[in-house]
Amino acid sequence: MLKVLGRITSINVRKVLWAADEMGLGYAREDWGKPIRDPNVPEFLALNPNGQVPVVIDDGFVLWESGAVLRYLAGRAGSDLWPQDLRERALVDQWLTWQATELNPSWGYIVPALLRGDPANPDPARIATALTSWTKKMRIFEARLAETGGFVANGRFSLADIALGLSTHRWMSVPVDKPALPAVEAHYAMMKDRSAAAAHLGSGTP
Ligand SMILES: N[C@@H](CCC(=O)N[C@@H](CS)C(=O)NCC(=O)O)C(=O)O
Repeated sequence: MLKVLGRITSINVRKVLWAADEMGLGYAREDWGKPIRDPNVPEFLALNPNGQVPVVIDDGFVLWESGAVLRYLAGRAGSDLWPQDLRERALVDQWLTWQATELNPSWGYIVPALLRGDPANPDPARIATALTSWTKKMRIFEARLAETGGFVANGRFSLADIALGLSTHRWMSVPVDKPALPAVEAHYAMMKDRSAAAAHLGSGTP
């Protein structure tokens, strides 16, 4: 059986778990990641030298980097969440990459500070700066959803909606004043309606 190493409080771990649930792939999960279980130990570093979660082990095959894992799982399951059509697939990849490299870094200071109390006394100026850059990225997502009227990449649900649905969950969870983003909110509601999403978009896992 597929093994997923990683704590459920990690957005990158939840990408993998939600995708596996959508595809009906069974898995066993083992808790790794700070503060639950520090991955910076030889046993874990031998699997992923970055000391980061998630790591997936499939019958002895070890894989890390959540985006690569998502694509591997879709291929393994023969799922169209990563489409066969070249251009449809490229758009899924575009939004998956954007979520990981452009959107995620923008909330870097806010999420640990406001959701995890790290640091205990956050710097308001840094919160404001991060919120400005996060909002700018979320407006790009808003404009895209307003254009598609549904899912982010193509006309149907894909791996990109999973990654971005989890990002929106973070956006919704932080206790700060934010602008209304109606298309993002509609997309989030649609994600929450999916039965496979229930465990991954809950209030216990911001
Ligand atoms: N690019 C990596 C990033 C992985 C990553 O940043 N993982 C974080 C959790 S979201 C981590 O392992 N943090 C250290 C820890 O939990 O101990 C991926 O997408 O898999």
